[in-house]
Amino acid sequence: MRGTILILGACGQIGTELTQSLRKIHGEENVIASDIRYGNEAFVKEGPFEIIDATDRAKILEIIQKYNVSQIYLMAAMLSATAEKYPQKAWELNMNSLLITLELAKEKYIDTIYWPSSIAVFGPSSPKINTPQDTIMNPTTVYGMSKLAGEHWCNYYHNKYGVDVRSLRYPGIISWKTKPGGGTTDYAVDIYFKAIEESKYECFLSEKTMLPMMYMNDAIKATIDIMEANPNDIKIRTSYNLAAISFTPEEIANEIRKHIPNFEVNYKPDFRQEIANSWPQIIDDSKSREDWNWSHNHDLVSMTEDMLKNIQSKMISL
Ligand code: AKB
Repeated sequence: MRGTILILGACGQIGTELTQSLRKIHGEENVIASDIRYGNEAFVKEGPFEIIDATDRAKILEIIQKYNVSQIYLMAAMLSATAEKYPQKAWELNMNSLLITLELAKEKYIDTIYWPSSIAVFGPSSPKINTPQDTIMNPTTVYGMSKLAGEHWCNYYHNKYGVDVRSLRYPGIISWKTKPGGGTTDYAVDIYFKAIEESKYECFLSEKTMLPMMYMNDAIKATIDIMEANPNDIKIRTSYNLAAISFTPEEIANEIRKHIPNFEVNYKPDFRQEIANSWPQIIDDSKSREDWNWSHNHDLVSMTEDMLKNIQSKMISL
């Protein structure tokens, strides 16, 4: 790699752990974390940190030049549930940040971009089981619309200007270090914290709602693997389907009960139920497995063990 890496949206759920993993590979000084505001104090002190609004082209360019940045991971986005409350703002943030980054790559200020898409690009008319890479999309959420449009912009900039942009359609990501914010799959993180803190949880999705999910360790592995892959192996420049596990709130609760037998869950679906109903249940990610050798490590059993162990030790240390 010619220069350094810049992470936009580094204080978010995925950004935090991605920054830490990339720093282990490339060295602290070579990975510049940035966000619109300061996050966790300890995280901000771990290496170079800059305040950047991902829609501020001039500021991004200033930081590219200051640190000789050659790769950008654009992790700043408004997720599905919040985007339904602020549709215009979500569109502006999700689209403008991407278009600015693509232009900077077209103008050769940077070499490579990582941009996450989501299972939200699919809609109610997409096949729910083994959802193929290419199928009917028709998303019904603003977030899904912005991700699907973004995928096509990535493909356009790659075909027309040779921009090396790589992307994955993340499922719901489950982690214990930094909580997610504003997503429909967030219940699958909250449920672990509430199981330990209160032995009970009120779930905003119904018990039988199956969604595609993934443990953070696998999501980070996928992100780094696709970015380290040979450019010729990346045959899809919209975004790759990516999958690991699928489960319902009832199934995750039963798995938690193996460790916390008195754990109780009440189901009180809210507006997020409709979003979840519009998404696939099981994703076919065979193209990722064929093209750049994707494979996941964690299932519901190993993820639950690891989540509960880590949340418990995090609470003891607070
Ligand atoms: C959300 O729930 O909005 C995200 C996603 C699936 O992209 N976690």
